[in-house]
Amino acid sequence: MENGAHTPVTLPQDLFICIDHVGLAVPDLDEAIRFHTEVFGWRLLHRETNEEQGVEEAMIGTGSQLPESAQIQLLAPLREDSAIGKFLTKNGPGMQQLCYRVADLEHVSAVLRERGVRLLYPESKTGTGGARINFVHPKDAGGVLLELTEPPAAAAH
Ligand code: MC0
Repeated sequence: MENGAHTPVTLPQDLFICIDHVGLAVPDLDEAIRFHTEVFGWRLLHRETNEEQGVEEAMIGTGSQLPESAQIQLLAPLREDSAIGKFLTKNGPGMQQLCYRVADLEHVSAVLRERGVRLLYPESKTGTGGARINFVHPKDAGGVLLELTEPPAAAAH
C-alpha cells in the first residue's frame, strides 16, 4: 500500500431483507390449515385465491404482526397443470419454495440477471396481498425454487 493510504473497500450490498416465508405444497388447504393451527399452534393470518398462479393459499404465522411473525405459506393447487399441481404429482406434499423479501424487486431482478441468474418471468407478477413477485429458477439457486417478494408499501418493513 503506497504512503500508508487505505485501499477503498467495496462492501457487498444486501439484496435481500429477510426470509419472507417458506411455501409448502399441500393437496387440501382446509385440512392443512386445520393441521397446522390445531396441532402445531400456528395462527391463520391471511387466505386468498391467486388464479394466475393457480393456487389457493393461506399464510400462517407465529403472531399477528410482522416482523415478530415467522410465516409459512400453504399452497394448494386450483388445477392439476398448475405449478403446485405438477409439484404434488411429482414429489407429493412438502417444501416447494423459499421466499426472500426485497425492497425493490426491479432493482434486485436487474442485478441478478446481470449476474447470470434466470428469473422465471420477464416482468413481476402479483402475489400474496398485492405483493410484486418473481422467481429464480431452481437450477440457478442450488436446487431451491426461490421466490422474491416486494410487499406493498404499507406492509413493508
Ligand atoms: C421444479 N424443480 C424444482 C421445483 N420445481 N426444484 C426445486 N423446487 C421446486 N419447487 C426442478 C425439477 O425437479 C426439475 O429438475 C427442474 O426443476 C424442472 O422441473 P420441471 O418439472 O420440468 O418443471 P415444471 O414444469 O414443474 O416447472 C418448474 C417451475 C414452476 C419452477 C418452472 O414450478 C414454476 O413456474 N414455478 C413458479 C411459480 C410457482 O411456483 N407458483 C406457485 C406458488 P430435474 O433435475 O428433474 O430436471 S404461487 C406463490 O408463491 C404466490 C401466491 C406468493 O407467494 O405470493
